[in-house]
Amino acid sequence: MGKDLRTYLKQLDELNPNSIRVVGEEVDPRFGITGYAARLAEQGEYPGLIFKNVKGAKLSCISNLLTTYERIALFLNCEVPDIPRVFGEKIRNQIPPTVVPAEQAPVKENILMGDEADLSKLPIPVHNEMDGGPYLSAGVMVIRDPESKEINAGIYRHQIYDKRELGVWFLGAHHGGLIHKKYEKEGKPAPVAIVLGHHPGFLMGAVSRIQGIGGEYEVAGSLIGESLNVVKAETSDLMVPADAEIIIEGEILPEKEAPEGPFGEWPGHYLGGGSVPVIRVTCITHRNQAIFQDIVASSREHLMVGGIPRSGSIYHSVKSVVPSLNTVNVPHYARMHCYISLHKERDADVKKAAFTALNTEQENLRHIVVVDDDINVFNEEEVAWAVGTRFDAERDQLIIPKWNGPGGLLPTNWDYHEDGSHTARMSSAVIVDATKPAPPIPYPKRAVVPKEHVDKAKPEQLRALSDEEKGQWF
Ligand SMILES: Cc1cc2nc3c(=O)[nH]c(=O)nc-3n(C[C@H](O)[C@H](O)[C@H](O)COP(=O)(O)O)c2cc1C
Ligand SMILES: [Mn+2]
Repeated sequence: MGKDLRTYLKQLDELNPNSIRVVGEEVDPRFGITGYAARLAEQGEYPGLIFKNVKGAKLSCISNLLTTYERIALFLNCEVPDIPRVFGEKIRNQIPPTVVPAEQAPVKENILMGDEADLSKLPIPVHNEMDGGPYLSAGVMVIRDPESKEINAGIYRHQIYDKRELGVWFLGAHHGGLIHKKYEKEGKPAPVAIVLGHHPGFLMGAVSRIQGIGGEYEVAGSLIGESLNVVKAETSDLMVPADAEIIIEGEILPEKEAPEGPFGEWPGHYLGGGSVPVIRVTCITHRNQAIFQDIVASSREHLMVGGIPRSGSIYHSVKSVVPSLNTVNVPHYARMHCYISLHKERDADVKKAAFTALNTEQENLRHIVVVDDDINVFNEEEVAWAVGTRFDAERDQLIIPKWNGPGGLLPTNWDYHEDGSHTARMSSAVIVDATKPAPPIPYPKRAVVPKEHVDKAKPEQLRALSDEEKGQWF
């Protein structure tokens, strides 16, 4: 058995038991699960939530798990500011998967065929108010390219239609959709498998930008820190992760589509949808006491899982152009932003870094803020402070008209009309240069307390006012 969701939960629990909280009461899958996550987010708390008692389901549901940088740094074995560098290195150091026999695959402990393979028995949440129905938001769908025979993986949203049918929504040039089109052209069903519940390295490997079709299992191995165990699926020749919690096998039906949406997407609005391909379920396999994994859609978790892999790719391409790059952050509240911190050696460094970032992540980025290397780009207040103190709008801002689009998931990439219709448009990008002038020009120094005196302070000695002191002063 390899590293999986359970080994990660154990690691997390040992580090800080409060990072995973169990909900014992019965919750409605319709808004009950996301209701908890939203309530805690209002309090600024983001624990992983395990729902033991989801109405109508036997299995537990885990949600809100991948919500903090610290939890990502934990499995990457690094400090938070190093996440982009380490992530980017791991994308490059791929590890091929290992085939194991079915007897060694926990995901084969229960095999449900025919009518027993029933989606309505799974604790699948309805996330947001206007969502069209329950959605798999953390399902990694694998599909084999009929030409190269490579297996490709990605997270795609799946609307549940009934016990045996669900949709799949492919965006733009994502490989999953390109591969599906090849089967469609031949009029053939496309075998797929949807993986639910695994080590975070597996989920993030599946959403890493990798050149060419396939390679996600290899990147997942690298992120997990060991080769991914795979086993043959029951109803197709796909190889699927042996240590997953649940696998839904099925095929994308030729010549069948269904209306999809609305769905609250990562920019926090209802976006995407239309007529989408339909998957017919052939089999469900799962571990004993399987945990169904969910990602809280349009929330911090959705943005973290999508944003961290992007920061890894951006780090590496910017570093190759501007070697004095410190680190980058694609923040967890808006994946269209990218903060770059660098040690500026010449004025040209700023635009070189910014354009490289924009070109690396063309789909979403449109606001680049470049700061000096004394700014912690994982701290929003510091980035805002740098903009307030080192940026002059007239001089330091570069607008790139019609950079992004047309259409897609950014709400600004559409024109909206009174009759409720909308048409795709391009939207602009901006580079905000919040760096000090390059050497040798001096700029006012940042006011700080000397480090050795900060280190001398002993916060553990702090105490409340004594009764004597209260008597003296109050
Ligand atoms: C939580 C989450 C949900 C996602 N939903 C979708 C989706 O519905 N459709 C899609 O095409 N991409 C979606 N993505 C992005 C893709 O999974 C990602 O870009 C992946 O690298 C695509 O892989 P591919 O090019 O091999 O298909 C999602 C990503 C995350 C993190
Ligand atoms: Mn791919």
